[in-house]
Amino acid sequence: MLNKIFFLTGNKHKLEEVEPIACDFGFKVEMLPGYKLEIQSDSLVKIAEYAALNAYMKLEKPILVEDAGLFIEALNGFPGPYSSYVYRKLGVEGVLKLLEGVRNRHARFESITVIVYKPCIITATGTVHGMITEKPYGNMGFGFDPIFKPVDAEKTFAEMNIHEKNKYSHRARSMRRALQKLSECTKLNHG
Ligand code: ITT
Repeated sequence: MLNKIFFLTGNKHKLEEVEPIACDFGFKVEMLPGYKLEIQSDSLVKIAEYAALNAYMKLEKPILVEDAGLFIEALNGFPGPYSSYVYRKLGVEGVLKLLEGVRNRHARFESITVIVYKPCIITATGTVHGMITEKPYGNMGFGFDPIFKPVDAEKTFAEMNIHEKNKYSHRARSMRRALQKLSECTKLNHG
């Protein structure tokens, strides 16, 4: 029997990416939208930890929060923690416009995973470095996937299926690290 963990997200693409990784570690992830309280902060860690602990105090169930952002070098790390807002207001085309004529296309995605699984509180990070393409490619995935190509890949995230994206992605990296730490913590506490 897989242990259940509640993922505070309204994004079903994130759920689909996380499910196979969680399953490898013996967890079944259930989506729980509507409980994620997002504070405003420049720190993704603070945003994710606050959301996870706040939900845990209300629900007293195992909680998973994952927060991510796109950091574009030529824009001094913008949109970073404001990626969701910028995606909604400007979209992929708006970001490409901001980078029109800009030669430095370096960017990175960062992901923070926080798990509250009594008595363990786990935080882990994951990063993927890449480039912002000149135009969108592919139609899989979500958000900025069509314009982000990892450094060691030949295609954008939107041209990859979930299995391929999980080989490179910030989310897969932070999730695997968090679940690894969690299995060590639960072993320590349950012998
Ligand atoms: P939550 O309900 O879990 O908060 P969200 O869609 O708001 O889901 P995040 O706050 O983690 O997701 O991410 C902020 C934005 O960054 C998101 O809306 C996307 O536009 C972008 N983003 C994050 N991860 C991405 C990925 O793997 N691929 C493409 N864009 C991503």
